Amino acid sequence: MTESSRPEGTPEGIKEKLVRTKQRWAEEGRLLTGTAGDPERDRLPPGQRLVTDWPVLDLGIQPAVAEAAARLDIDGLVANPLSLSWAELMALPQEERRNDIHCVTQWSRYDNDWRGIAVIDLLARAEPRPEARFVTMESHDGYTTNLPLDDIARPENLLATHWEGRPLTRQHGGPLRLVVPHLYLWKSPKWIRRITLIAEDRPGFWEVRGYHERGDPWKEERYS
Ligand SMILES: Nc1nc2c(c(=O)[nH]1)N[C@H]1C(S)=C(S)[C@@H](COP(=O)(O)O)O[C@H]1N2
Ligand SMILES: [Mo]
Repeated sequence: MTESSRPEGTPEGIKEKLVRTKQRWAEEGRLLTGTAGDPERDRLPPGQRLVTDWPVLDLGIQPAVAEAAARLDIDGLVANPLSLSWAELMALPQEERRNDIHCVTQWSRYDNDWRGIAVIDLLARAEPRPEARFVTMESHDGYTTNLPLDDIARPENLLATHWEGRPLTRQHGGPLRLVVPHLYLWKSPKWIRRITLIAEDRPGFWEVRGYHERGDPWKEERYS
């Protein structure tokens, strides 16, 4: 594909075919079962199938982010913007969570053990202004995604540094990725660099390509 025919907002070197396929699924409403799941009763959301390996999904660019160069910014509509180095992140309380993850391409994986920093604590330290209602997030590969503030500010969400007791691998977003397990996994940015609090929702990479602004797997919020 040439530069001029590349979809808007697409980083260089991206897996164009994957993007086109997933964009077509959104247009056609593929994979929808039309049923609502009940997280109290079922473990697997509608239309999902269980995997035991851990598939890798991204735009095809897997940036090498050295821990020494890693930095997380929390900015935008906050009273106290943060820009934390790796050493500063490591000095914060390191927490553990176990949860199931669900990708919109239909795989789910149970009982993932994470270690990292609770994002809700960092958001509180940044002191969101009352107008802040959404976040937009940026990663080192150029990926972006958005979330309502209420969905990112949940106690189970981690800025993960470890999975199953080992440092998160580069292919899964190491050294630092967000994990938001109650939503489809495209809302969990790998190689995260920045979280910006905003007043009006701002769609990210998949959201401008037909994917849902929220992405609740129990309601099958795959597409917009
Ligand atoms: N930075 C970044 N984060 C990303 C993506 C990406 O392309 N770049 N892909 C998303 C999608 S669509 C999915 S399904 C998950 C996949 O995470 P995994 O490769 O660790 O399974 O990462 C999400 N986070
Ligand atoms: Mo995905």
